[in-house]
Amino acid sequence: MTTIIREIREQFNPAKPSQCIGQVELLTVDETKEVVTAANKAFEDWKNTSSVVRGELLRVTADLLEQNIDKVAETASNEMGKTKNEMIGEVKRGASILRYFAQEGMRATGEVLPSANEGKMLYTMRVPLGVVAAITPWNFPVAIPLWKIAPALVYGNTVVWKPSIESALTGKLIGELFEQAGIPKNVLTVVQGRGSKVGQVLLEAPEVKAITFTGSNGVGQSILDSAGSTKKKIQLELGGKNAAIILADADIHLAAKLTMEGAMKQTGQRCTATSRVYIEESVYDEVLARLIEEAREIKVGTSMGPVSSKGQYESILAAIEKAKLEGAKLVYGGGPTQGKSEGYYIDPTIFTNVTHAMGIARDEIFGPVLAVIKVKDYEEAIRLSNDSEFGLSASIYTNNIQKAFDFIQRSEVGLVQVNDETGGAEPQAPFGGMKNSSTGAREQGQAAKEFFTTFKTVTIRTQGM
Ligand code: UN1
Repeated sequence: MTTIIREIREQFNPAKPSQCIGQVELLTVDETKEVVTAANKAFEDWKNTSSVVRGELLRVTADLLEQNIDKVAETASNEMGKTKNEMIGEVKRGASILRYFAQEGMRATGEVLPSANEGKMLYTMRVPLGVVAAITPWNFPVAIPLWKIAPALVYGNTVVWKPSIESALTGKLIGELFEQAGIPKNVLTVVQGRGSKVGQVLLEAPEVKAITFTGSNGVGQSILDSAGSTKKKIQLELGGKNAAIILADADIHLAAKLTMEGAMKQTGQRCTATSRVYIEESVYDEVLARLIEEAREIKVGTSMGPVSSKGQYESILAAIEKAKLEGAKLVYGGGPTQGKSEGYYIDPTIFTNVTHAMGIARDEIFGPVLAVIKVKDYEEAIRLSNDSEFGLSASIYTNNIQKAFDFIQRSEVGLVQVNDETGGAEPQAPFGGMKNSSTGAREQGQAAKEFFTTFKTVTIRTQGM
């Protein structure tokens, strides 16, 4: 008899850190290895299951997710702090992702090509890779996992999914919904644990053929260091330092409202959050005043949740202190929310007098902090918006069609927005960044097929035997 001693982790509510909301058992290294072996075995049947049937399973999971929307949203909100409303939006997005990829099961998986040789038929087939490891963050505990798991499954891969330890209870619930939908054993397995143990097994296991990860640049780099030489396919979606530009001809009211939403939705904890805004000098004072008005409208504790954990709380407050020391001028917020006896609440925070030598203009803060920068004109704005190691998303607010198109051309990002906030993603469109924001392979839409499948090219001699 073997006795397995697992580490138990308690989850606490970031709105009320004294409240334990549940426990998760973390897997051991050996158990994780067994999961990978079993997933590899399950691949044999799953890859031969009709993709229409695989898609149907995703559709049933979407129905179950919708039926359980309240429970999933409540669990996630209690676990990582996002407001219940924000979570309901995310769960709905999760269902749309499942439905989009369910349909993929009915679409073409190859094409017939002309051969240069008479009497030969030439065609391609998309084939799955094998076991895929999905390593996902806490900030979108439903949508991001589903936009990795759903395409991986429908194209015939088996999946070992490691949710962030900080959204483990939500991960468990999502895994149960797939089970309830009837997913065969070991086709999707949720592995709870730490990156240094469970994650490491996934990076090293030879049976794992692809790794899809969303999270910090630091962890992304360590994935490349560990798995980069193993010939696994690797997809990394990393940080952002997303800029918005507000030109003098813009609808100023709309621009200020959406810039603040872009910065503060989910308490700024989105890799697509707006974290720098460049304002043309002729409208600077007016826009800044409106931004502050918009910030005042935010009710911390109701319309904006706490940040997700003590670690997040401390690192965001440290970034705010650093900005003050570097000489940025605090014009709104700037610290823990007054009057909250507990919870990791931070006020929406706005800094002006920001230069590009400061950390606040360069580093991803992942919190409710916006840097406001005055620019002479559009040229200066585009130059500064591109002056970043990141290249995920960028917005321009303007009614000038030439400038809008120029921005679309010259902005060094994967997601460009005109008169809209920097965040957001739809399941049918490719998502991802340039520069240090990504390894390049896009997620969602038809782009997902590129990552989660490979080709078999087939030639058949049809004549002259
Ligand atoms: C969105 O902006 O709605 O981790 C999606 C993140 C991104 C997803 C953003 N990968 O914040």
